[in-house]
Amino acid sequence: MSAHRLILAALFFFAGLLAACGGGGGSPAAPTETPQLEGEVELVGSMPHEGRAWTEGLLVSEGILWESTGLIGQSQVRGLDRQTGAVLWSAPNTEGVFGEGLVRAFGRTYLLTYTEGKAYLFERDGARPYTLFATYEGEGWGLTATDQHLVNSNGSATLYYRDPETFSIVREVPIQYVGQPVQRLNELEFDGTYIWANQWRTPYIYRILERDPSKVVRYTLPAEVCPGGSPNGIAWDEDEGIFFLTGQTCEKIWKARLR
Ligand SMILES: [Ca+2]
Repeated sequence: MSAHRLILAALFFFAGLLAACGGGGGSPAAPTETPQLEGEVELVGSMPHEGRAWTEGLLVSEGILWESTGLIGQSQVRGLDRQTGAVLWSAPNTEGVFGEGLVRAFGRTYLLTYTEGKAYLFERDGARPYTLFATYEGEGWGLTATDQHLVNSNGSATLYYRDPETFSIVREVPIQYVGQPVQRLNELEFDGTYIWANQWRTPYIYRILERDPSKVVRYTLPAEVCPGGSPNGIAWDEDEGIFFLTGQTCEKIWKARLR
């Protein structure tokens, strides 16, 4: 072996040794990204929740808060001042049903019912404010809408995507958090990127990435938000970049930032 070849052989030997040892001197391995599991809640203000209503749905539209309330004989859709919480108008449900989730989308206002299996369209100034839109199987809990679909919960750990014209189910999306199904998904809110869902009778709100629902972050609301209640009123205010949070019999509507 010539000296030249000997040097080459030695170089290959050491190169092989380095590779076997896992490199050393190579580019460092990319750090493993730790997924965010817990979110942060910052309360930035509050106002009275008039009548401590049995909140089932909450949203911001046309510059005011829209709230649907439940219980037979007490169900209504009402408008609240976004700054004071004062009731601006209310429309008692005339159909004798238990109102649930509410959403304004696709040029309509949709209302679910708890066990009646009926979805209504609400028109505040209509000759008949509540008209039957569709019937469905199972219970109705929360309701929101993405750009293309209505999305509802029914007390299970699954979100149901529905055709806004026919109300038929087009997709079922099971939701898990750290490997466990998130049961009792309730009030829903879509902010353009995430679906926000509270878990009934817990202080938890879950943030679900709409395009990849395996990515879920949990927010634990401070006790003062709805003592002994359930924060099943979630409304995203795009203008102010805050959420309105309240719930069944909660004395206040809170403004919060969720990070
Ligand atoms: Ca909502």
